[in-house]
Amino acid sequence: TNDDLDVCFNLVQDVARKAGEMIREAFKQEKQVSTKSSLADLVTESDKKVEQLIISTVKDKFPTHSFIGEESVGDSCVLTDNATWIIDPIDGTTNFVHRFPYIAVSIALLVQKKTVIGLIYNPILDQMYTARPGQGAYCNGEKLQVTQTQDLGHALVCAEFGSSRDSKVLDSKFRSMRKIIEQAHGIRSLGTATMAMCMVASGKADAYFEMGPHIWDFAAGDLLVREAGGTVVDTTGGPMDLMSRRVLCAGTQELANQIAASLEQLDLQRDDCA
Ligand code: LIP
Repeated sequence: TNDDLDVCFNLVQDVARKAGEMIREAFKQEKQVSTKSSLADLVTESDKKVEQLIISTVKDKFPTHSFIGEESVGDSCVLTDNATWIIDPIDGTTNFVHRFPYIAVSIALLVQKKTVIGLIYNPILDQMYTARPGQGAYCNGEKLQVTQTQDLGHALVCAEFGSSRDSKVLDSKFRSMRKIIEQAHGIRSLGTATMAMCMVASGKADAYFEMGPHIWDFAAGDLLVREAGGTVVDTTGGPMDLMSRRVLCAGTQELANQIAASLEQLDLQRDDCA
């Protein structure tokens, strides 16, 4: 019910602030870093602790809810109709390790596979981005609005290199990046999918695309960009699929279409392994 959602919305902001305190403390200190799928896919003790904090806090209040968390998901994630919290405890772990201040806690709540709450909190810059369907997108209480840029020739585009170091993947990504940079004002790479989507929602960048991130990297950002008036699609330009590991968002559909037409598609293992 809507009352339950109000409770969830307050809870998610409280838990994100608590997580933010943990992250701010750890940010200044030396970190124990381990690698996951590649030498550039990093995880720290803080990623795991923050995720546990978020899951245990929500579970206390809502014991029947489901969770998909970056550090606890395993190899395949299953999204059911049950209320499901999708959590990235620290998006931008590499930035966190290097003290580059673009990192965020990202939490989305899905009910019947539809996103009903999206929250992205950067504890270093103290920016809290939130969105609920039909209610707009906000940063620290200020309403967000995407840009109206339709032409790639006038666009600033965020894009990520990702963590794969496979040479075929890198070649393909560089070909796509080259096609975009030839036509655009510029490309920016922040090291975090969530903050890139916040830039699009805030009208500070015109678009963002990436092939390779996971559902926890863009579930909250997807709602944020749409509620700020933007469009979120698959990198082919087709409908957004949260499990496909491909995302393209822009202030306008025209710009999204132009970018999609310039991208070389990558074959990726879906998050649900379907
Ligand atoms: C990272 C993303 C980044 C992307 C990486 C990775 P993490 O998330 O936000 O934009 O390029 O592939 O997924 O691992 O720091 O949470």
